[in-house]
Amino acid sequence: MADYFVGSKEYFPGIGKIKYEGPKSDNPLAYKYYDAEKIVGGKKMKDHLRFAIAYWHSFCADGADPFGAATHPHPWIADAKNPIEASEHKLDAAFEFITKLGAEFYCFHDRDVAPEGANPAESEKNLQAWTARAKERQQATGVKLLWGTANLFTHPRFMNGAATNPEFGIVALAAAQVKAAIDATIALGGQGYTFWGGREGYMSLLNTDLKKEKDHLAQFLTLARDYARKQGFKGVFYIEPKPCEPTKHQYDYDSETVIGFLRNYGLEKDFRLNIEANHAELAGHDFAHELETAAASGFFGSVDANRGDYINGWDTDQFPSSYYEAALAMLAIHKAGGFTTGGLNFDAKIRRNSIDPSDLFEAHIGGMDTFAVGLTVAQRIIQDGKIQKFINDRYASFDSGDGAQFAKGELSLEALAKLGSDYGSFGFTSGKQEYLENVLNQYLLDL
Ligand code: XLS
Ligand code: CA
Ligand code: CA
Repeated sequence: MADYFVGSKEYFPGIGKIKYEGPKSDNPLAYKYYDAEKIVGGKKMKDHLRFAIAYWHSFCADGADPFGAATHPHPWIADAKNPIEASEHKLDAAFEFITKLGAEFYCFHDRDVAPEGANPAESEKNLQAWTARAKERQQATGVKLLWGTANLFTHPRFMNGAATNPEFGIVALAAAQVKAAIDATIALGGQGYTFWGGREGYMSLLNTDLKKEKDHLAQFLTLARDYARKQGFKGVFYIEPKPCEPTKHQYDYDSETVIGFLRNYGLEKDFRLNIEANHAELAGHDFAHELETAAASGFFGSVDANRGDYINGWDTDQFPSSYYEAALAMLAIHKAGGFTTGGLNFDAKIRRNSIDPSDLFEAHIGGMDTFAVGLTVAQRIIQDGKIQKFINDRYASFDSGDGAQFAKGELSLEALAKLGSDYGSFGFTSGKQEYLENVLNQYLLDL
């Protein structure tokens, strides 16, 4: 296998394979902490972290925002004669970038990779042509597909939703897209298939039948699940929670909401959660809260690794840079049993004014180093066991005697109340939050 892939043209000339050089290196194009083959907690770093590159941000987003035009004129689009050629060049640029970085996975939406045609059949043909080329690239490089998805939010036809659209015809058009995207995902050996319901929600209850829309969403997901399974898909379906944006209120608000929805509609066996850090913040939660909530009910699946900005409350999709948050996230992921089909997908974009070709590399290098530090710190917390012991001791009264009987469901409310009356007074124990925060900081600084 070549060190890295170059197609008909090298799109990132002057940048070679990114290597691990260690924390003392001042080379901006080297890993300081991410050492792919290093064994941490009995497993290679790369197998713990399973990094994926998001096609849409890295190779499609052009820096445009609601107030200004594009600032990233991608050469792989600029040098193409038509949209099909642009799709081919983009694929070359993507595989060059991914292999230079040494990431193992990528994720895509159907419309990131192949242009929409004049009708669903033509769109499907474009996607199939891209899929055949992508398959060759995967075989040549060993890069794998973490998950695929369909873009059911950009086209004006989805302004009132996709699976939850009040017009049946649009629901059917969405199905044509999802069916083709599932086929592409299966053909590429995708380990997952994601549903992010950006427009599955509402702007006003005055024009919305909320119950009907939720029923339709569940019906749509059921059909997609059944189709994919019939085609032999063995991977996991993910729902990606987000509370709002672009809708005022999204049905997949947060982890707990989605878990309830999946159980309500009998989808709990096939669907897991893809948790995005920025979406957790928008829902008013910590990233780690969303991860632990999913894990507690057995719904942890995959992660969109990014961050928002604490001050402005938008979905800014910035690259992760906080060691502190990454450590808490990796601890939560460890508690969830680690990744199986999922991974850390950088659903993050460089800033509008980050216009050097090296910025895309530096952004990902920083994100990967951040999670390598997070993993290292989480391992230290786990091995040392001090924090877990504190938690265990805190709940020790449920390990034996009456407390254990209660936890096992062996006490009636009368029996419990009797115990309460007999107990009389209790000791008060400190939660010791400040002490525990100090312990965490010690692990963080001891790099
Ligand atoms: C948007 C979402 C989206 C999903 C995939 O906010 O993060 O990019 O990850 O459709
Ligand atoms: Ca996302
Ligand atoms: Ca986002």
